[in-house]
Amino acid sequence: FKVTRVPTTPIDGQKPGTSGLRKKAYLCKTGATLVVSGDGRYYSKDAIQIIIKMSAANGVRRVWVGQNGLLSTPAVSAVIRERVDANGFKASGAFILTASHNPGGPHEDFGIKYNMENGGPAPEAITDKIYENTKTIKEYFIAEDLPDVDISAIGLTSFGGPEGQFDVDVFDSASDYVKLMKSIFDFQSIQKLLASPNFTFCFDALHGVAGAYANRIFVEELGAQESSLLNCTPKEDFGGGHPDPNLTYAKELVARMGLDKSKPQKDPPEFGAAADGDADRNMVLGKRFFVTPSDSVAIIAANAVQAIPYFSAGLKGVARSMPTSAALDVVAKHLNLKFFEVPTGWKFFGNLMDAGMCSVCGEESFGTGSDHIREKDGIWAVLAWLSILTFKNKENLDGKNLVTVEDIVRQHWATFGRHYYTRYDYENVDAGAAKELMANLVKLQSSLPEVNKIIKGIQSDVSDVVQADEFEYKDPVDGSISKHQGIRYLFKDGSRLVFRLSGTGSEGATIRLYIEQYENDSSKTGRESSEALAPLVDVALNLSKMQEFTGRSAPTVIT
Ligand code: VG1
Ligand code: CO
Repeated sequence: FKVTRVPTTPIDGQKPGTSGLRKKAYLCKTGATLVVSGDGRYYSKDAIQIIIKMSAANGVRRVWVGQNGLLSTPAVSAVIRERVDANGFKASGAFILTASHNPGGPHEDFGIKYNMENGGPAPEAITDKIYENTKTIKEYFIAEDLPDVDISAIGLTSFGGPEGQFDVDVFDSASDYVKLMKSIFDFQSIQKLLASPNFTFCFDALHGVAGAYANRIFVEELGAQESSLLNCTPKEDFGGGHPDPNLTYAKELVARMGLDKSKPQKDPPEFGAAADGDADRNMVLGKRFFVTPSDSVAIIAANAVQAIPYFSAGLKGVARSMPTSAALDVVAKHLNLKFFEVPTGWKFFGNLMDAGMCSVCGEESFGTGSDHIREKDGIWAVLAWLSILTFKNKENLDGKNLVTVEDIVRQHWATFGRHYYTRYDYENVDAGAAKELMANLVKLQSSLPEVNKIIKGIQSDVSDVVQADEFEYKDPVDGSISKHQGIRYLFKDGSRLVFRLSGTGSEGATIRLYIEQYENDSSKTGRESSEALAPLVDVALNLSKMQEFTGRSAPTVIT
């Protein structure tokens, strides 16, 4: 092939956010390097061919592509870290083509992110550099005459170019990842749980890339029935759905699990789970029971050493993102574990893991994971929960009264207390209004007595705010400082209100409001979450003047 030098001009607004760059599909431009694949959304196939041609023109030696362009975000991380091909090549980075849980299709989102040699998302120092380049770019190289590679068939295709050979290796999307999962979990034991006559299982891939792994792992390896898989065929537009595993968007699973009051179910499965478009997020459900992601990571951490072989030597430490509830903090204290609170976004966990300081981590936004890779991992979380259920039932797998997901969570609350938790998202609000709302909240923070006076006027019996600030993080490994990572109001009784602007949207602004209240009295841990949190919600909405600034009387999504 020949290399063409194509003149170009900068395109505005190419700054990567919390996790990569997300744009409407028709606005995208791409770059070049080694592993290229994604969640299979609309435009991926075109983008892969372009990236291959640009890789060739930029002197890349070999590009690895998951069959049909499919690789989940966690699988990409695993492939970078673990895969060595027949010729001894190892990947040094990856382009992941996904906008995660954002919908896909010609008029929905496309996205791209770059992961580094450790398998984790590029740190800010790199994404800032990329952004700077997008503002000054004048030309790019592309091998325009390179024929399109058939990415539907496994195999190696080689080309000759000005700098020698260039290969495209299309490989099986699942095998490296499945191998890694088998080295972490006790598949034989989980198999027994799934075979138990009293255990029923259900997994919903929401037509995302998790479908490419679910059949292999849950059905072929673990013996689950094929009928337990919902929406497990990856689709370019996610079947028109919003591939976000929460109570609002995972409608079919939520109904099947008996959590939709308008669709009563006779006998829902004992366990249900869903993943997002690129399969790094997860939602875990029991029969008629929702596990909050903040509780999920705490419960996994509390049980990991006994239930998961990979952790049998102990946990190196645990970490959560700032807005995630403090349920994990209580476990860390109890087990005397190193604990870290980092800004939102998985890239901050990576440094801790590379330094051997953290084994298990999670975010309130349905992200859970460990140091087996450098991304959150939806299927890993499902396997972790199945391992905990297997462990709790090990004496009784054939017996009638299996310990359920709900039992495990209630037992956890009884031991550690409960963090009532909710998140309100106001999507696509006017960016100026969102900025003003945030600025007002920062301004208020200069006088705590004033804040407390306002709060007492809203709800007289909530406790006092004792600290109010903008979260700032100093990375304990490289000393880098990240400022303005969310506005916090911390109450005397451990309650918290947090406000942030989303960094993953493609249009307008999204305000996230996180509300949390700790209850240590075991006679009071069984309340309805919305009822327990009502006074704090009232305080948050009035203190922030949410409706006044945004014109919204209700959030777009509550999780
Ligand atoms: C959101 C979540 C954050 C998560 C990020 C990427 O970011 O809040 O916890 O790490 O999405 O997840 P933001 O900036 O919109 O709040 V994923 O599955 O979309 O890559
Ligand atoms: Co995702």
